[in-house]
Amino acid sequence: MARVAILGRFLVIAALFREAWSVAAPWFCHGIDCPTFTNTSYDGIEVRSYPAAYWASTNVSSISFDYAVNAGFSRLFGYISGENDSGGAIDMTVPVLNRVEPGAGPNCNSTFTISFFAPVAFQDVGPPNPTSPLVFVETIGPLTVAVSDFGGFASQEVVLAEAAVLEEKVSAAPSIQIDDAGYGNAWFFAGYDPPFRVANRHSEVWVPVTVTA
Ligand SMILES: *[C@@H]1O[C@H](CO)[C@@H](O)[C@H](O)[C@H]1NC(C)=O
Ligand SMILES: *[C@@H]1O[C@H](CO)[C@@H](O)[C@H](O)[C@H]1NC(C)=O
Ligand SMILES: *[C@@H]1O[C@H](CO)[C@@H](O)[C@H](O)[C@H]1NC(C)=O
Ligand SMILES: CC(=O)N[C@H]1CO[C@H](CO)[C@@H](O)[C@@H]1O
Repeated sequence: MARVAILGRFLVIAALFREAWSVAAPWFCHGIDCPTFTNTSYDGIEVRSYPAAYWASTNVSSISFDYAVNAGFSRLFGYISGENDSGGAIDMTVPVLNRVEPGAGPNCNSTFTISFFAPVAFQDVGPPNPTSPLVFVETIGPLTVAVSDFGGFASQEVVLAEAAVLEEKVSAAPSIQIDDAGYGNAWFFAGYDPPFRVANRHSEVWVPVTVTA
């Protein structure tokens, strides 16, 4: 009985939190479902904490960031457009996340894990199962990341440069440290815009960190 009451209260709190988030979600989500986070600033660097959430993901091994984004996106777009075991629609969300596990050397393939955030309606029960063996559902988080954002079109050159600068900044910051426990030396790119959006584009690079101060 008590357990049911506690669960009930938890569900109400979760629902209220989601309600509050849908009002307070950042502008760059443009009213589309996106993951919740809390954030603070350490040594001038934004640090976000993401609670565990469901994502649909696919791995691409390649030397090219651009190739991986395109290959991954088209698999995941296939998943939300019909290659799933549900009868209903799976809405598009933001961001499209790209976890980059750098290859062992300059001419070695990197592993890119491209992910779509599962719509909020599926965050309790998990999203529909993919029918493609290349697509899988996973939980990402709890995850604490240092974040750097930038505008314009996110070419491979810009993204790699932004990630390198953020890693340098984090390395020099006394209050935070790169956290290689969860994802090794991987970093993330988060893209929030379709290609046809010309103004107010917003992209981010994330580096997993622990806060030491
Ligand atoms: C927290 O995130 C919001 C949305 O991106 C941003 O406007 C705000 O500046 C961030 N706060 C800190 C301390 O980085
Ligand atoms: C996807 O890649 C990650 C990172 O290399 C790896 O840990 C995971 O096992 C891979 N998953 C699948 C289904 O291939
Ligand atoms: C390296 O990436 C290319 C695509 O860019 C792919 O065709 C090839 O199979 C990958 N090699 C390995 C060893 O995964
Ligand atoms: C096989 C199947 O039921 N696929 C569903 C997957 O998602 C689309 C739209 O998001 C649905 O319309 C399909 O019915």
